[in-house]
Amino acid sequence: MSQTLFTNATLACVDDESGYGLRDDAALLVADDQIAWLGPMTACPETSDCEIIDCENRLLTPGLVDCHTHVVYGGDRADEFEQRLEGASYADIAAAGGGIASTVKATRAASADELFEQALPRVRQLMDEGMTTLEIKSGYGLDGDTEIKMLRVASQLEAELGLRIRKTFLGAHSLPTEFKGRSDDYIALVCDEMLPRAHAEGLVDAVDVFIESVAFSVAQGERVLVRAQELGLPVKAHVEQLSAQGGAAMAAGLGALSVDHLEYLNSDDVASLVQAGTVAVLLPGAFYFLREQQLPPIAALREQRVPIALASDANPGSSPVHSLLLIMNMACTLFRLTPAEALRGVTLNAARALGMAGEIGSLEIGKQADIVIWDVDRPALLSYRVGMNPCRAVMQAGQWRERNRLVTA
Ligand code: DI6
Ligand code: FE
Repeated sequence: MSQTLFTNATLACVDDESGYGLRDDAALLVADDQIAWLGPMTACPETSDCEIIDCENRLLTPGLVDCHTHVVYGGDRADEFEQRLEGASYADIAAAGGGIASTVKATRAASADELFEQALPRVRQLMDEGMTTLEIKSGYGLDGDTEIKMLRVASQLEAELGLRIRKTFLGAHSLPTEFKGRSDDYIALVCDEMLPRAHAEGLVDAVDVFIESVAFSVAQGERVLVRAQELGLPVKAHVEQLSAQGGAAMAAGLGALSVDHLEYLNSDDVASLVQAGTVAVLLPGAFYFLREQQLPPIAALREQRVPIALASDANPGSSPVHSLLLIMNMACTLFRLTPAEALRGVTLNAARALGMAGEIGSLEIGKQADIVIWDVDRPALLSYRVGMNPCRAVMQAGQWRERNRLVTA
């Protein structure tokens, strides 16, 4: 058995009651891949044959969880960024065949190796800030082969980076141009062929849909999610991002793990999330990048104690953001979340959004030893600073990461 004892640590354990779950003058023992003990320094267990890390009062948090990303795709959309700055809207660009369609073209044209090479720096950037669990969606293939190619690249990233990755099938992300005017036919293809095939290859942990005027209707989204559930897969949905369609209530009604975006979520629909225990995933990067004005109904979510998660939504069109620390800051500045809510949003509640809160997302005995040592002494600093990365070292499932900047005492 390999053991590591962290001493003289400030632990932000993260819990639902106090938020940070802060413990000063604490110690934490890792045995193999799990947290075996944590408590005050004065009760520190006697250990032999154990690596000891003196944290010198630094902050330890759970590894960060990015529960909503699209990091596997071909090319970039910097040209559209320029067009938007010259006056075109996101919807104008999509209607003119740009937007998601241009990324689909580039993703179809790229080999799996090319997609892997392009995704690598995006994922490494997230990892450099203490991210230990990453959700990756398909959805830039929009045909059976390319969706599978994307999901295989996600598996390859997991194998090569020693990262925990969850793969989400998002075949119903956008209507491929070859199905123009035949969206029901495309949804039938997703349900009857694309999804079952990706699932049969063991490439699907969950299923997502984009319900929006520029994408699919509530009824179409429901067909895909119901099909996913027939296959025994958990579901989630992109909803109420650009307009109120009612997708959140539908998805929550099916017991979705999460509903994501939610700027246009009706306060009246919050009750449906409560009933289902569905997590509200907020994506301040897309809100920022699209210069959205409509705020998600934070007060209602808070009041009704809906778990709020945060994610990067890393994608080429609406959130080319590869920093969970920046997302935490944006959640505070743009959405007025507290730094404690922001930390919970990228740890425990993000784990919930992936159905993984039993294994990761907090510092608790029995959970996976995904631990970040930060060069700060208190957790508000993580949300407060912009453009600083105080991540000093990362342990994933009890193993030190090679790429970290650990200095063992
Ligand atoms: N909502 C988004 O913001 C992204 N996808 C989605 O469903 C946008 C994806 C893109 O523009 O490439
Ligand atoms: Fe998204």
